[in-house]
Amino acid sequence: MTCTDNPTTLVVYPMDAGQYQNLQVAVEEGIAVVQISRPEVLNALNARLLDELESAFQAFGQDQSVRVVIVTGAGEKAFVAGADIKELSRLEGLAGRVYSVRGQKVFNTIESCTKPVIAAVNGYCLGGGCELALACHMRIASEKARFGQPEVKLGLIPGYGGTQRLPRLVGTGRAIEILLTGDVVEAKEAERIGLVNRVVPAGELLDYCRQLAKKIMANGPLATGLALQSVYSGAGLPLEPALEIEAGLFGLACGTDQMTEGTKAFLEKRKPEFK
Ligand code: CO8
Repeated sequence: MTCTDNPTTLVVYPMDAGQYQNLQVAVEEGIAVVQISRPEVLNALNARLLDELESAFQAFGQDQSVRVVIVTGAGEKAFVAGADIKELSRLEGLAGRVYSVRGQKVFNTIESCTKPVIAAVNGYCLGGGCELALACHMRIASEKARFGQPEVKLGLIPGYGGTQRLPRLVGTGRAIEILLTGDVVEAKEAERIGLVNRVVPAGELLDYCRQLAKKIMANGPLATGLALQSVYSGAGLPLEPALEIEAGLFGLACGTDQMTEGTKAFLEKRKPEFK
């Protein structure tokens, strides 16, 4: 399958060649839904699955027909219950570091996707699964979702960004409590502390995420990409250089046809038609 409205950028999704074993991807009306699918192990992340996620997100970056990505887990029970503990148990010494760096690179690819990425968290979201959700730009949870970083119970720490992204999202004190106790955080509590954007009834999760995606898609696609870029480029920097980044990206937005159309449509009291 090619999934593009631009014949000059031909994007071939490897899953269409039957190469994906652990992901199901459907692109419909500009929304790519990525379902992580190893339900027999609660969608635990193994090395192959990480390769497949990286490949899919690289393809989304190039595919002009994809405007928003939704990531979810197969089955009723789990989003992702962590890294595959069977695979982890075989790691020794430096191999652990290599695995950690590899996973971090994949999650960075997700975080730096120019298309908004929504995690639709449908169940257990633990360890590497929670880190995957943290690397997405927004998190919507079903009321059945349960979060946690239980690595310490295995004598480990998070290795896919959890010790860094969790405190940035919920604050250092709350993150340390989650990281050191390994306790499960119920969906409502996750919403209260800002770990998720919203909790919705289980049966409405994907519909809600699609509606959210459509709301974003009605806006200028370059602008939404630049806003993401500005937030993530500035995060962690002192205010002054971060504001410089914002000004530079604002300048870029001003030079676009989409800005011309957006402002013109407002003045003409009509809906903008972004190309
Ligand atoms: N890895 C491998 N298999 C898993 C995992 C996992 N993370 N989680 C569940 N499974 C398997 C179970 O072994 C079981 O398999 P089987 O049927 O063959 O026995 C099957 O999935 C179903 O699980 P349960 O029977 O345990 O289901 P329950 O409903 O009783 O419990 C839980 C659900 C509470 C989610 C439970 O399965 C559990 O605690 N899972 C492990 C959660 C966990 O500790 N996650 C963190 C893993 S470590 C991690 O993510 C580190 C990331 C950073 C790595 C850095 C690079 C090296």
